[in-house]
Amino acid sequence: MAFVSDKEANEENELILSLPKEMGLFAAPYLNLFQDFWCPSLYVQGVINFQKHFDAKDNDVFVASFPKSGTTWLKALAFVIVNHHRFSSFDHHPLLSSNPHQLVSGLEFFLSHDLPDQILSLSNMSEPRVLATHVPLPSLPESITKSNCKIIYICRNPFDTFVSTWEFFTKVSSRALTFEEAFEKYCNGITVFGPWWSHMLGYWKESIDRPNKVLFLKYEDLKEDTVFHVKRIAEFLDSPITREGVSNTVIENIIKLCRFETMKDLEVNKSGYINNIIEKKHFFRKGEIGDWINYFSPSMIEKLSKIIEEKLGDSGLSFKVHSEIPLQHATS
Ligand code: PPS
Repeated sequence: MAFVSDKEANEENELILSLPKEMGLFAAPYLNLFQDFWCPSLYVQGVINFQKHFDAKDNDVFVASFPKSGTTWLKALAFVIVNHHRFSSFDHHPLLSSNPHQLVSGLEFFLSHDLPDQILSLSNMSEPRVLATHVPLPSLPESITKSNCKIIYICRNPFDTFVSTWEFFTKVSSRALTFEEAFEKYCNGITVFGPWWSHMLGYWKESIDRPNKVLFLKYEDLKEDTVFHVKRIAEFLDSPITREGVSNTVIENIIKLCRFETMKDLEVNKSGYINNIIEKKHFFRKGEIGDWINYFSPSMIEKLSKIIEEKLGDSGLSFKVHSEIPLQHATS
């Protein structure tokens, strides 16, 4: 089946070549400014394919996130909750033998190659499907925004997000910029799927306007009261595990299976690669709130605090950063 005519493919190529290009935090991948966000060059075609060829189903569940904000954790939780009727044994659960990124695909990557086969495999997936994306809300395919599918979004305080991003990319690619240079880029919004502020605000506003469509989570909240927020996720998804008669043990078992220490220690997450590119172990570093304090100079703290204040303004979105230093627009 021909998904894309030669003419359409040429037009897409020309469009991609014409996009503004910047070196991201690291030499690879480069970033292209596409539809007002900084898209890794390798994924621009995937985003276009996602927008043009993906058909959301009403019972789909999307994990949406800003990178390095808790995607891996939320993928695991969403997969376990949604599939509880299929995999109710926690001793033989697929998460014990597969990394969350193998169970829940990020569509901008998944659809960046072998399009007809990938579309077919998506349509053959058992339902409800749990899928993922880092694409900002305004650039999601229309079928996601228009259908009844649900989106669970996670983000994290911008301090820890930057440190996590820095540590990740220094492990998976060559270190092209210094910490300070990378920080400047981050402050200017030039980071994978950035700017981070518009990414967060897009989903934040949608979660207020359409609370049945988008559930907005923060890494810090999920970490501090996991039971409460996992129940929120299950209720949002209308999962039977929240109904009367189902014991709290199920929720506790889900949390235990998905917690950082469990996942990091699993053999399946200690070796091997995701998509033949990224070593699985790099998705699990410290899993803490407040590690940024070990990296930031006072002037960096001041600069990022001001940007948070300026960009998030009176949106109502604020973050806990677990620091003794009083930060504008952040609660410690
Ligand atoms: S990615 O590449 O965008 O999918 O990365 P992402 O998963 O969003 O973010 C990676 C950070 O999340 C931590 N992590 C977890 N925290 C709590 N619980 C679980 N299960 C978990 N799994 C991964 C991971 O360690 C990264 O944070 P840092 O601060 O770098 O440790």
